[in-house]
Amino acid sequence: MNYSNSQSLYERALQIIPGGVNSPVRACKSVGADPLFIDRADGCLIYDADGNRFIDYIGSWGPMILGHRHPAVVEAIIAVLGRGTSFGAPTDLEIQLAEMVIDAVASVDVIRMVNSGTEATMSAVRLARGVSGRDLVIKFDGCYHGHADTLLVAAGSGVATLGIPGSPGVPEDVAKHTLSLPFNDIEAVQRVMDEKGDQVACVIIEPVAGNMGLVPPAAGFLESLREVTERYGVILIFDEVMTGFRVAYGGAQTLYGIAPDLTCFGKIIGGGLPVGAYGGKKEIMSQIAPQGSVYQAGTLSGNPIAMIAGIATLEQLKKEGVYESLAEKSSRLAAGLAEAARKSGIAARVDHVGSMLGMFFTERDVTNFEEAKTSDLQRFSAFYQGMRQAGIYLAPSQFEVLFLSAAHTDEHIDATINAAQQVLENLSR
Ligand code: KE4
Repeated sequence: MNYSNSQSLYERALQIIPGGVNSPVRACKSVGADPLFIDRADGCLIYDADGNRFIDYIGSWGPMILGHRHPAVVEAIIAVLGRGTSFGAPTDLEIQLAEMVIDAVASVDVIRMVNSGTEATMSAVRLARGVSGRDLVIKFDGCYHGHADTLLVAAGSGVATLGIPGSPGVPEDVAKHTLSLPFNDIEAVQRVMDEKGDQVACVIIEPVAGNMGLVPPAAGFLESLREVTERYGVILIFDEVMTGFRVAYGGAQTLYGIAPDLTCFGKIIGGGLPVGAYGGKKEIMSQIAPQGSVYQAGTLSGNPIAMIAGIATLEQLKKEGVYESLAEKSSRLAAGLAEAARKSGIAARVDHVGSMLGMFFTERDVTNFEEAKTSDLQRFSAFYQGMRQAGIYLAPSQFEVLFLSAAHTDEHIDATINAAQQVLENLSR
């Protein structure tokens, strides 16, 4: 494949944008590749600046569950453009999107729109601290909740030691209020709660982890987490920025039958436009300004173009059979990838929850971040590069997932499986 246009664009970008990209993972550093600059996309296909065509499994990191440029979404955006692009004032559209999310997610009575997943989780944590008067936040290793200081915290040396800054610029004084525990380890949560439960404002978790590769919750883990947080009066926050409207119309909480106190949304509810949201029980959400005293604000929150893109997307997702079809296609793809690895004699673990798929090159189960890190990262990089060469656009990191869309057809899935077979056979030689 010829990448010369991407290369020259990348050289220009590197002069004036840090790392040549506006979000680190796009730089493809962890897989030893350079980024493709994208020209356009349609359905499940994406085309780079050199006209190369790829079957897209990034889908803008989750939002494009209908596929790119779904006609209903494009038409809705064009229609609203006739009203203007931004008012900094409420419109009917933000009420409509709020009503749709509340209707879909039983644990959410009241919701606030923001502009990114980071804003959603940052605000939800501030709200939990504000209403509880407590400072401690518990998160889980390998779960990513955006780049707010409080959540850019790595696990301390011991399981229950206070967090250490996950990035330069995060003060120790901030990191020390966050504890990061192993995902799926309810005993670790229990120990911390027994010791410090009365200091914990909230526990925040990706109910299905998608930022360490795909790691589903162990049987009973979420139920136990709900029980122990309830027991200590700790607010349970589900970060459903990725899983919301992805793994089910009502998100992971509907799939697993758990009612968190607060939920964070993003990605799909914006239909590809910048939207985040956080919501939950009325008695908690009523503490947010201007109704309450916990402050949070945003110039473009509830932007009408972003709202209509989300509304149009959720209207399509509400239709009969959408999630069944996504799950069926995902299970076919997962089985095909697993079979391709088996035929090539390469150890791999392939799994999916709805249309979120994960593939680790390892023969062991992966139930947490430590185990995910033991998978063969070099092999993943080679697989990524081979698949990109074959016209398959995967996330450039072992610690991301594949997203399948309603626009992927059987032939796209077959082409992907065939490409994987070829690439893995070459790798096994
Ligand atoms: P944003 O601020 O990027 O909109 O959302 C942050 C966020 C919060 N919570 C979860 C569970 C998330 O997955 C994310 C962002 N996801 C990454 C990909 N795994 C976005 C890609 C990127 O950082 O460029």
